[in-house]
Amino acid sequence: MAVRDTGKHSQLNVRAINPEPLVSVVIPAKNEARNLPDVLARIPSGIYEVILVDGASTDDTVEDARQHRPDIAIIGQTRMGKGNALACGFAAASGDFIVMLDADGSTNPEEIPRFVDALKGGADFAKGSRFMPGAGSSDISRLRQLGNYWLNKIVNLLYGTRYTDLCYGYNAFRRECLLVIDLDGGEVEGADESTMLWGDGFEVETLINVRIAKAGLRVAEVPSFERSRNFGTSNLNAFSDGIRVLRTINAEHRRGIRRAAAITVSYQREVGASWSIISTVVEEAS
Ligand SMILES: Nc1nc2c(ncn2[C@@H]2O[C@H](COP(=O)(O)OP(=O)(O)OP(=O)(O)O)[C@@H](O)[C@H]2O)c(=O)[nH]1
Ligand SMILES: [Mg+2]
Repeated sequence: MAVRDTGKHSQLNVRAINPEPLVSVVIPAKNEARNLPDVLARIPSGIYEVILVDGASTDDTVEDARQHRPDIAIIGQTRMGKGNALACGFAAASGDFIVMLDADGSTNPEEIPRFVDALKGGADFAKGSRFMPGAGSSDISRLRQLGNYWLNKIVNLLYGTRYTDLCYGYNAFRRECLLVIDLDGGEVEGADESTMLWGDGFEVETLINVRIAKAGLRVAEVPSFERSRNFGTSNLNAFSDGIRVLRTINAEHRRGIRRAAAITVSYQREVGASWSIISTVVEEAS
């Protein structure tokens, strides 16, 4: 399997005490009842937990999820948008590795072992890419591809990364990366399921990729084939969401640098304690 190391990295010290890491799969879903059964059926065996974050679906997303995967954990979200759904899902996940999976059939669950292998091989963050050997997409439009190309270039120039696919949401990471990703899905006064704060939308993927790059964590790109969504319509708007991505890159650049400091930390873990990365994050004054 081709795995590309994309740049700056912290020192790693991965201690394998348990033979296998516990893998959590987080699935944001908004009106995906027709797509979910196929997605859930393709999830490989041996996954520790599957968490579905429901975006106030008005179809049978929740019922179908329970029917097709009785052990699924279903949670709601605090606000609106895929980013907020992921924040809530990450907060609920307790595995060693966390995988981000879409509910519309675009991201193939059968590729999960590739991501897990990359993390087991020492990466902190396994980043799916549609633009490397062995990868592809039958879903991305020319317009989105063009936007993604330039946004990707800007991030690589700013952070010295070698990302090949900035705006792709199929990623997996060691749970300790949550310190760096630093999403806030918590309750905010006056906000409800119709509120979308910064980071709550599709810009979340860029936010995550940029924060990982800024922290200098070790990234391995994993080839992935993105399929067209099986049913239904996209929640993404190439123009407005493209602008949000651009603003995210700018805002993150101004926010100051977080760096992995390679300080050895023993994490108190409720489950496992075995596949923890032993690096931590130090915030520098901006
Ligand atoms: N919980 C939740 N999930 C969402 C929300 N918006 C989108 N999603 C889910 O996030 C995933 C990606 O959203 P899509 O609408 O497919 O966006 P996209 O993949 O960029 O667009 P397409 O390529 O056209 O499918 C899907 O599983 C959606 O159901 C939301 O507000 N809340
Ligand atoms: Mg999609």
